Amino acid sequence: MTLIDTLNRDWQTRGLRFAEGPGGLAIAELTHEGASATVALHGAHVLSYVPAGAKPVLWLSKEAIFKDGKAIRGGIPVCWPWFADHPDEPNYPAHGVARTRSWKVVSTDSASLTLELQANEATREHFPHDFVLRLQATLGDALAIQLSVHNPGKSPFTYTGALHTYFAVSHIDQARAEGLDGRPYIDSIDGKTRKTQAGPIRFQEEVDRIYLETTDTCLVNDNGWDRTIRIAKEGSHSTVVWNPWIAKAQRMADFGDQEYQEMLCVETTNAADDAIAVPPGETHKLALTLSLA
Ligand code: TA6
Repeated sequence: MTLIDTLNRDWQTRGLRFAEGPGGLAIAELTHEGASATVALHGAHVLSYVPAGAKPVLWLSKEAIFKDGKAIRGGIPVCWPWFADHPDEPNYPAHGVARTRSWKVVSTDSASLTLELQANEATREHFPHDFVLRLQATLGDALAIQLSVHNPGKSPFTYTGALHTYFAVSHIDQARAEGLDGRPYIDSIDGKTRKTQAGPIRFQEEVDRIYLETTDTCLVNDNGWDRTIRIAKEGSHSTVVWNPWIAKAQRMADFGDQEYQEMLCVETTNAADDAIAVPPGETHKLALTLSLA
């Protein structure tokens, strides 16, 4: 019996089945009233979300690499237990260890899937704590994602992280991110200086900013496709906005040189000042809800 057959025997349910996805990865296919979403067990990585009758909400690079140990370029990478580069260890993998490991199915329900990653010898090399991560993806009139971080140990730990969402846009010239007007931000491409956002965020160069003190719902407004994507969140006081633009796109092997024109990231984060301390026995939840306005 193949892995896919076993997964379907044990976990298939209404609006949820398992199949072989890109690169042979095991994926869950969620369906609900004409909407669809797919989630890879690798990295608990949401690969796609297509509302009924609409264009894809999430972007996935045509150069994405789908294999163990490699982060998938696009969709919703789970960045944990640190955001971006490790603060003290330059050789540690960017955005932590969770997105490159295989998670296991722990529960399913109608168009809903929960995946789990527990600490092991390999994770302890980079993060010396016990933890239980769970990612729940539920498809309905929206796509709801919840990352719960449980500390089963006897000592506290602190982490940063993100649901690092890549959105598909008609053309970067037609798109703008909204909901962060007046918010302070760290400009990661200008010496990490702190600035204040004025109005919508438009893209004419690389943008890489950590917005702070924000719990607000953000929007991706796309004139080209005449649509607005709503990005609502809980358990997060920071949001990252990123487009690599030309030079950085060229430097990434798993990112097409022209693909910066068809995507932008609005990331639901616990980053920078918004680090999360989890006392023994406690759980922190980071939630994201994507929908078309
Ligand atoms: O979220 C923005 C960012 O930190 C950028 O600086 C860029 O590095 C991006 O994440 C992608 O990181 P990755 O490790 O997935 O290539």
